[in-house]
Amino acid sequence: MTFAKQPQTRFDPPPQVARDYEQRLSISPVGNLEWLYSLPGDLDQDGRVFMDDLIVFDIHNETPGPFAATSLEYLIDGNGDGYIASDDVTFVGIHMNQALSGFNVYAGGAADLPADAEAPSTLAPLAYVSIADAQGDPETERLRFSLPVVAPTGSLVWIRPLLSGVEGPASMPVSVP
Ligand SMILES: [Ca+2]
Ligand SMILES: [Ca+2]
Repeated sequence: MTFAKQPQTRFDPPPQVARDYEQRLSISPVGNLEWLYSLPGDLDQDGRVFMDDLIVFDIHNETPGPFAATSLEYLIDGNGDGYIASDDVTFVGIHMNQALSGFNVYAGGAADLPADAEAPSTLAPLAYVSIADAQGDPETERLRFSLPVVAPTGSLVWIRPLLSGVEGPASMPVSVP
């Protein structure tokens, strides 16, 4: 039996709850709302956590970081410690069979924000973006999404993933410039 080699240094892992659905929402200079794909354990980025995600893990196991947030390795490093190792495969098991079909996009004022990330939405979504509309190569980079913002200056915009048909945690909002 051999033991997995340990990296020389590891980063302090950020809180996992914050990392799980970290979409890095932003508004580009040309006014597009942009964010990154994030479903913990979905390493081939096909919208479902399943056994085939373990194949992707095996390909990248024992890869040292640090990893850019836009990289595929960033997703595979499930515990966010900057190194892909056997403890990261845990997240495939935890989220097995979870599915992400797309994102609801919301715009409104501060009073329209959910009371907390898990609270129910209090207004209708502005738009829905399917995972089929993702940009990028899922085998080499983290998928990304882009949508023209149609909301007044100063509005807040945020997104929520649809997880097996149910709204997941709200992202941090961004302000329309
Ligand atoms: Ca998958
Ligand atoms: Ca790791």
